[in-house]
Amino acid sequence: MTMPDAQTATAAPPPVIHREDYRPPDWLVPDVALDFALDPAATRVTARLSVTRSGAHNRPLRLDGDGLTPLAVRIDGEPQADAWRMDGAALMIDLPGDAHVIETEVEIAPEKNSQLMGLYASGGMLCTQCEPEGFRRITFFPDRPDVLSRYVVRMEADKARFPVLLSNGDRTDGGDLDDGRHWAEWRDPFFKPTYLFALVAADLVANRDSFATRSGKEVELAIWVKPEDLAKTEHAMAALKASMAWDEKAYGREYDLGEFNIVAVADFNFGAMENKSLNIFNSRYILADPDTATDVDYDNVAGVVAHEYFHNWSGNRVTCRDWFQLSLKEGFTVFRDQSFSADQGSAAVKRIEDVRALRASQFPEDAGPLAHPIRPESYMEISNFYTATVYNKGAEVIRMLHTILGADAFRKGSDLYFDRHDGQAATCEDFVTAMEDASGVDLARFRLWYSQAGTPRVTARLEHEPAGGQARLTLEQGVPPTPGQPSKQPMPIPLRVALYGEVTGQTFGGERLVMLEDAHQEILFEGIGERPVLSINRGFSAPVTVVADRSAADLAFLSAQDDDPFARYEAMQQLMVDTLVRAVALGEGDHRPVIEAVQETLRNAALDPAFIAEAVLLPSESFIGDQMPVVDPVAIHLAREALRRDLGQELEDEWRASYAKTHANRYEYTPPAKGLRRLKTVSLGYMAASGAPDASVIAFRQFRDADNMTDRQGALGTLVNSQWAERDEALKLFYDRYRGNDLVIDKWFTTQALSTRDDSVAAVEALAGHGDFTLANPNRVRALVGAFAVNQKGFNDLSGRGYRFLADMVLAVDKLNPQTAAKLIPPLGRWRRFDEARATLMRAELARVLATPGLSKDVFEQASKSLG
Ligand code: 0A1
Ligand code: ZN
Repeated sequence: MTMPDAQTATAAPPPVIHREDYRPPDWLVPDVALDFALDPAATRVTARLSVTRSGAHNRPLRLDGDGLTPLAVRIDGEPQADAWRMDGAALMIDLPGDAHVIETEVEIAPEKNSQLMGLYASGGMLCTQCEPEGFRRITFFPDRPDVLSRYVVRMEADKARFPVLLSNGDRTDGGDLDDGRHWAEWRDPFFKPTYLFALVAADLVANRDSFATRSGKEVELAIWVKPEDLAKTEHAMAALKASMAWDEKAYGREYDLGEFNIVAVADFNFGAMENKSLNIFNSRYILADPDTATDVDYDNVAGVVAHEYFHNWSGNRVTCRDWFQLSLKEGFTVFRDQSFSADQGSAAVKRIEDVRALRASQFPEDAGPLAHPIRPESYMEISNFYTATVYNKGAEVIRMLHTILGADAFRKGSDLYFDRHDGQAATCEDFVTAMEDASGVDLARFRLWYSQAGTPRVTARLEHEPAGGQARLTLEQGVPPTPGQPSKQPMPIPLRVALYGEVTGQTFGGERLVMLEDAHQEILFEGIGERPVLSINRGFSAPVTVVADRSAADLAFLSAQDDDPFARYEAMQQLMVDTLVRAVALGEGDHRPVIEAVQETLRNAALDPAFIAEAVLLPSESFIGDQMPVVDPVAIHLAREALRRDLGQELEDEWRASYAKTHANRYEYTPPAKGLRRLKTVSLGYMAASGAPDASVIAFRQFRDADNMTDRQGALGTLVNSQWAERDEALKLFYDRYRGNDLVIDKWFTTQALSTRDDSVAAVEALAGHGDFTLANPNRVRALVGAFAVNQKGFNDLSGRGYRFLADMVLAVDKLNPQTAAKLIPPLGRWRRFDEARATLMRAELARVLATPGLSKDVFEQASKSLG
């Protein structure tokens, strides 16, 4: 067999797991008792599993393991020397009867666990991360989500070092032992899969509160953090209580245990984890105070707290049958957290932010070598599938169901889903069937959204026949080919559409929902007496790219008139994109229509400042690149900067007025105050772009005098892109002020990594040698390396230094933490979108990564697929 010039010369590529190969488990484990003798260097884990044979077969019991050596194996109390064998890393046991008790003992070393999967040490505490396959690094077990068990957990540890001992469920017992040790017992009455197991041993303090459920049950809430962080937990606590109330009201879902604990840890591979009643969080999604967290951070804290809490039903009470069903819990839960956040503040701005995030991360994924359906067909390493597609496109698919069925039928469907599958491991198919059964709507073709990858492209043409007062809307759809899926079928696409009279500014009969089902479809509108202007995909009702041939004048009209805020924003974005794409192609462009539209928006006193701030922002360089056949990062940057400068200069009075209006605003965390802060920093950016001689002074003053991080970081972002003398001083002041606060120092790294200055590659290389940079902390790696990889100008520097830097980091991080390393790779996989010179350089780096011996399967999968 020939090796794909990759991994090591000796290792075969990792096996590919296929969705079609799913088979139910041979053995079930209804009950498990775990006993932990905790110690960072050597933790002894004893597991007692009651196992039952499932179905008539004589296959052995297979207990997954990863890096474990069995120190003892007992069957029904009897020590066994040779009744078991290893099959790779798994423990295999032939069992005579249909029900047995299996005990195993292993020893693990949490302090040596740099992958942060399984039981690991972080900042002096011990904690776990088991999703997706970390439990097998703790003990031998059928580590798959369709094996559901009731857990009893006993743990003991040194009391002075680890005074707090937590696990899932409710604490049922505990006490002191000899030698300064103590113990605790926790029981979780709910059946759960391994990936929801959690344990924490730590020296932390709690922000305690309580919540009365609507049926009158009192729940004790606690957020556990280091003592110095206690004051930063109020926002998370408020968000938790708001989430609990919201899920009762919006979905009829109540909390089901007496305790709910959240623990913040500094070293974490993802955002947070929904372990049953013991959520473990990356501290960046818990800690917030005005001096250290921006408004975006506050919003993220609330969103992630809600997300993890909502998983208690969408994920925990009803879990996933296998990892191919990941979007069953993630897409649905993201939709739920988005809806929650929309209800907490401006729904319009939230929708704009969510669509911007989708376009920034999911559209490129769908258009590249790592494209996959929201329900993937195969994987080498499931950790690589916690993607924007599974999460964010998955949420859009649920949102489309909500749009198609309507709020009431959708709610009936979700009630039916939860009732029908409570306590089960379900599939995406189960979810769609519940929606279908509850609503009576046939969703046969809608299921294609689960199986087809790629962003559909919808073209729309509107023709008007003034004589007959008719308008004909011609819609066509196509889904581009993606890896393994050369041709696609048309999908049902719900498009919210309205036609506006060009003169009256009124819609003809309001909005209607057009279901585009076929490859080609025509819709006739009657009673259209004047030339209509097309407003389509309002509210971003479908995650598609719409190509509608609309003039600059029509887009300007919509950006000023449309009563759907998203459509209004979208019209402005389209106007900007059209202008910039033309400018890149021709080397120059007519900026007038954009300038006038922005001016009109800025002057419209009826608009929410938060909305204005979003609407007047230019599309990102990477989004502009996504609209072009070949990305030219330098030309895009120059064209965008030229438009920014013209906007800044032509509208200088407006920016100054809006800055003045938003400036004297004492800090409070309310939607209106947030909106003003956002508009303030956006205005500052345009004042700087204009080249106004006093911009540096204004920026530095905002930076220095800020009473909150939003203003301070906003000003720093402008300073960092500049050549001003104040720049370096601001960076130094920021660093000195926040030295030792890791979450804020992450911002210091990120702001520099995103700099649009010519020296950003060199700066980033130097920062990798900074004393505060470490490969061991995923937040820090993402803050510098992850951020730099989205810096279109710096990363795509023609020297290839940016690509080389990223590949070096991938290889270095992979030795410690494969999951974090693999997540850095996708930007290199965009080589097909670039010119020959850059593409060659990017491919060379991917090839170099692949030629490195000892690669993890995480990195191997991402790099080999990216190279193509
Ligand atoms: N289920 C979590 C995401 C998550 C996945 C893997 C993790 O560790 C490797 C951690 C968290 C969520 O959706 O929030
Ligand atoms: Zn989730």
